[in-house]
Amino acid sequence: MMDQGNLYMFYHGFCLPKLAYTVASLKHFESFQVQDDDIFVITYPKSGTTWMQEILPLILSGGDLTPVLTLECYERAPWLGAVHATKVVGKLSAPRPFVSHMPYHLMPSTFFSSKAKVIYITRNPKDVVVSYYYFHKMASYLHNPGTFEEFTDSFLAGNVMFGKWTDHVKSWKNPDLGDRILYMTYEEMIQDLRGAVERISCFLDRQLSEEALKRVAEQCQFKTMKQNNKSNYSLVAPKIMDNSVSPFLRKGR
Ligand code: PPS
Repeated sequence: MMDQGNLYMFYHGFCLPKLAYTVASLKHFESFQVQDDDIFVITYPKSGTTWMQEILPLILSGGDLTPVLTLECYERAPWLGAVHATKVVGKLSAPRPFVSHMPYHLMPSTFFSSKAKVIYITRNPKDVVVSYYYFHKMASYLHNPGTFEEFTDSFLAGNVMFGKWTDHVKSWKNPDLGDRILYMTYEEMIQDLRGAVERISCFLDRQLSEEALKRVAEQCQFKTMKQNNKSNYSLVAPKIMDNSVSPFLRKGR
């Protein structure tokens, strides 16, 4: 990995971008008081996190589109552990939605004794590595990925943010969580988005009318999200994320 001293910090062996994580934000994460009604979306990077930052707030609002039209995706469902979360967490109302790429064993200690629910999304790693590669090209706070072959070697070796895909997926296949965790795939969301929204709603004990389910699914389609400047990262300065190099919402398939 190139330039890692400048761009990354290390946390329990994982490299994290310094732009988003600091020692203080990770301390905040470790001592975070998880509530029983908190909801965590856990993903390996590039597996559908932003998509869930659209879906989850809309389920919690009962299909009212206001949250996704007025708040940035990371304000609706912040990245617990990142600097930004320390600023917005106090503004969230229960049930609080969070996203995280952390492996199971690094979750805050209060998570394990809580009843907080988890939605774990996996995506075919062949698509993850492609998405990750283009993300490295457009995000100036990540190292230059080199050629696709070089980046694939780093990905397979786990020399990327949040380590090896296989370790992440295995860490969350954890029987201790019982019915607190719902496993979903990016691919099933692509195949039947309305059905996926309904499944998540049922898991969270939220009843959405047929009309609300359709509205949420419509709003969370790739082409709709691509137009939503609160979700497509187009408001981030190009010197940090350059959507002209590769759009954050790139292909979505
Ligand atoms: S990150 O950086 O970890 O938060 O990235 P993440 O949001 O997990 O993953 C980004 C990829 O998810 C795609 N995406 C979608 N696909 C289909 N439908 C919808 N609505 C959607 N929203 C986000 C996004 O386009 C990235 O995948 P690629 O393959 O690069 O297009």
